[in-house]
Amino acid sequence: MAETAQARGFSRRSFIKGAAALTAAGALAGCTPKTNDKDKVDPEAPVSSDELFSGTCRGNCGGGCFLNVHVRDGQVVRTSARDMPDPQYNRICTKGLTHVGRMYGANRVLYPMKRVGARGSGDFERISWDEALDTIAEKWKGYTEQYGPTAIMFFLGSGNYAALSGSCNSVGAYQRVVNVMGCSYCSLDVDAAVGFGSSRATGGIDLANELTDRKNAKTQIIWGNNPTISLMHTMHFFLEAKENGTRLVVIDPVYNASASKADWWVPIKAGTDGALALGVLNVLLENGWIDDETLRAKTNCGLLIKEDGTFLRMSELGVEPTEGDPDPLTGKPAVVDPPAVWDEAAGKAVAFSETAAPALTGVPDINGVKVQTVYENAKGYIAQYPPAVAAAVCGLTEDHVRELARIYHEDGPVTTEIMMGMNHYRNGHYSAWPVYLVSLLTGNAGKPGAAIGQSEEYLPQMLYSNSAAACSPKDSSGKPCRGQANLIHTVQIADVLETGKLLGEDLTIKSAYIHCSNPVVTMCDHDYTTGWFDKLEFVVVADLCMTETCKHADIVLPSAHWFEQVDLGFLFSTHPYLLWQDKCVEPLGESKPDFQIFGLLCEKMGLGEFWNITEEEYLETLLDSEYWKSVGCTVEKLKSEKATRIYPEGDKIASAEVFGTETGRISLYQDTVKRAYVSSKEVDESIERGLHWETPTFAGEDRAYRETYPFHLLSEHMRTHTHTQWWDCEYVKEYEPEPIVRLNPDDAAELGIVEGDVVKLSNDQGFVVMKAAINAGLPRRMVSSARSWQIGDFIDGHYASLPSREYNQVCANQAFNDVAVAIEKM
Ligand SMILES: Nc1nc2c(c(=O)[nH]1)N[C@H]1C(S)=C(S)[C@@H](COP(=O)(O)OP(=O)(O)OC[C@H]3O[C@@H](n4cnc5c(=O)[nH]c(N)nc54)[C@H](O)[C@@H]3O)O[C@H]1N2
Ligand SMILES: Nc1nc2c(c(=O)[nH]1)N[C@H]1C(S)=C(S)[C@@H](COP(=O)(O)OP(=O)(O)OC[C@H]3O[C@@H](n4cnc5c(=O)[nH]c(N)nc54)[C@H](O)[C@@H]3O)O[C@H]1N2
Ligand code: SF4
Ligand SMILES: [Mo]
Repeated sequence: MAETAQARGFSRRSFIKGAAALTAAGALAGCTPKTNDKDKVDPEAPVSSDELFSGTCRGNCGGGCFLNVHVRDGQVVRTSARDMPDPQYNRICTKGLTHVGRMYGANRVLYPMKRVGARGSGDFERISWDEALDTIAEKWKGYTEQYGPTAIMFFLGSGNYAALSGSCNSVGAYQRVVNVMGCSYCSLDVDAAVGFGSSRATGGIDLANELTDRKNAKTQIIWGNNPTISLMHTMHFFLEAKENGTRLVVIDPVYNASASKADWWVPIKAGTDGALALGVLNVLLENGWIDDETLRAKTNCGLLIKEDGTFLRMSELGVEPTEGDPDPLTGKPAVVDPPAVWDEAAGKAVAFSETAAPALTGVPDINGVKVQTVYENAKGYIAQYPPAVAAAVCGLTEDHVRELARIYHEDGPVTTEIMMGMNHYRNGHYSAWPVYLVSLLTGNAGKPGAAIGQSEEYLPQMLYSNSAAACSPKDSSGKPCRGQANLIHTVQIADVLETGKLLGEDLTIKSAYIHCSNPVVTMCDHDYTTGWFDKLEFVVVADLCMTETCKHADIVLPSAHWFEQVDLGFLFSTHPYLLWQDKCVEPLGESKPDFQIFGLLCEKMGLGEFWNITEEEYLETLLDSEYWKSVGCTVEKLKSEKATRIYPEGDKIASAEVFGTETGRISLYQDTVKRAYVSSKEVDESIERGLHWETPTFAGEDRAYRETYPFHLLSEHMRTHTHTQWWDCEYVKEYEPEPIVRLNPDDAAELGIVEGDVVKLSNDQGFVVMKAAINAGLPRRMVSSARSWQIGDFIDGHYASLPSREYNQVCANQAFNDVAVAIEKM
């Protein structure tokens, strides 16, 4: 790869000098330069003189690493890796080692501030906490009186996976404040397509095994993930298994650091994974490698589809529906009307659970109704992708398709790691369904070495915590809090602001509270995001540092850094531990832990009675469940041992016995189409019920759009940033000072571009100008750039202006990689 260190402004000496650069003032208007003595920030000082605290690094990189926080004279001087109870999980990265640069960086927000210039200008004035909170309360009380509490929208990002001050929706204290206030809630619509698509096959169950189980796989397949950058811990487990003889396959359009470690690299054309999986299913069926017994017993292949696309159900055969368990939301009992299958031996249709041998093909008309089995439907679709067709669509050879099928058939157990490679496209959920079927129908899930999915650990935190008590408090008279009012998807905000309606109901939004997020940079369509900010009357942003989003706020609140408060690493991580965060130092300047800010907001709003809880009480309540007790995760133990395992001892192996689908089996067809967001667009249900695949909307090579915008733009995640976090860390800037776009050398030659040239990327949506680097790992017509930079970092324009905010017709997912651009040298 031709990308050179110089092009990125890197030299070893300048990196080491970064420590001194930290002390350079360079403050933004409204921010105050660090107040600390630079001599105290000495990363070379001996460890023995430091006081050691327990810490956890917990941005949205998935790591959740365990840290020693070294404190001297009331200041954090360095961080280092801390030993996990299971040393296999001892890891840390450059970011975990450079927290000092983030904590004491010149960009840290130290005081509450109010905006005095135009939105986005960055002109702020320091105010007191009293003034900030009084202003917020006055505005919010006014909106509440006029429009109800739903006029205030809480917007949550992914900045901090901790239970008290972090971004743990549905289990963290953030959810408590949303429920107490009864306000509107907006989600970050990210990373949704694979979960949405795969749940059509699985009903949403977790099929990922613990990372320590990788060694039991005969083959590991990384299908759309770049763990050397984005899941560094996972990569260790992949490579350790490889050293033990496990074969590593990487399916990725780019020859990058992960692909370079593969035994077999499959250079798929971007956005075509679904076609590849359909081709593999074709080979599996053609060779009889998926046996009828599996199809009959483990899948819904025997179900009968009528001509209108819905299942034939027992009520249509004269069997009265029965009452099922009550719906957890409405409390109403569910109606159970089982789908029918054809029992060949009995020569009649029966409920699916009543026969072990439903017919897979050739079912006669039933009561004059013409039917087709799910098997016939799926097989018919898969037949459109014989290996030659799949290979042509995917830019591969027939041998690639056949070899992959052979591996799943006979080189198991296979572990398939899936992250965002196929996720950030508008066709992501169409791809995920057949990709999951390849693994499930070959028995490669639910046993040692056999698994599929993303290796993040979160289920016990989501499912078995006492979030009902922690997040939905009652007042002293037993009256419950209001509860979260609604869920708004990012793509709907402007619509709601314009029409005053959500789902046909009146909804006026006047204010937003942004927590743990930098949406002006991280959401698609920069103009759209700044546009909805502008339409809001009053925006409050709480953050550690002065982000681009803060600059669009009316009030900025200074959040304390992770190490300046007690907390608990919670929800997502790539290790199975809850980790204790000690309070290591006092919050810098006037910053406060968000948990305390939430309490102050509730109090000022006259809802203080619902926030009558200390940090420890909150955590004790959250962990007050049979599950947490059974695995020994208590606050007391966490305080003394700092790390507690979330599963019983031994590798956690997911179960693939009962699926979350209507039949409890693997599903190849659904008759009810769920739409994950509201849109005025008509949904074509016929393409959502069964297997379906199409090329990405903008990045697809066959799309007319590509004639004007010939380059597919891939947004990579950065090794040195976690999304936009660490962007202001001077150590990191010394190493990666500015955004760059990588081009294939032949494309660059054709465009007359050499390393370091300034280029413009543009499309219908917007443009950005930055420097070019040459990288032979990229295929022709695909360029790649990290999107974790803020407006002032680009030579001109904004990266976030390039991706469209349009969602697929049913899936609420930001398609960061479904982007095409034209490129010109400036
Ligand atoms: N250091 C760091 N780590 C992070 C993050 C970060 O910002 N910084 N962010 C975290 C978060 S929230 C996320 S969502 C993850 C994302 O982590 P990843 O899943 O690794 O996501 P990407 O980096 O978007 O892309 C993964 C791989 O997919 C490939 N790819 C692109 N298009 C396709 C395709 O169509 N098919 C296939 N098969 N492959 C394709 C890319 O070349 C890349 O190698 O990273 C997490 N980890
Ligand atoms: N073009 C493009 N855009 C993308 C992506 C892409 O691949 N391409 N990836 C997307 C993905 S996968 C994701 S998950 C999103 C992530 O989107 P975001 O969650 O918006 O991303 P972050 O940059 O991590 O923003 C987190 C903010 O929280 C702040 N923060 C950290 N800790 C705390 C705390 O304790 N309290 C408070 N109040 N604030 C805190 C940080 O300083 C930071 O400003 O980005 C998405 N954006
Ligand atoms: S940034 Fe992620 S991988 Fe790096 S130390 Fe922090 S949690 Fe670990
Ligand atoms: Mo993400």
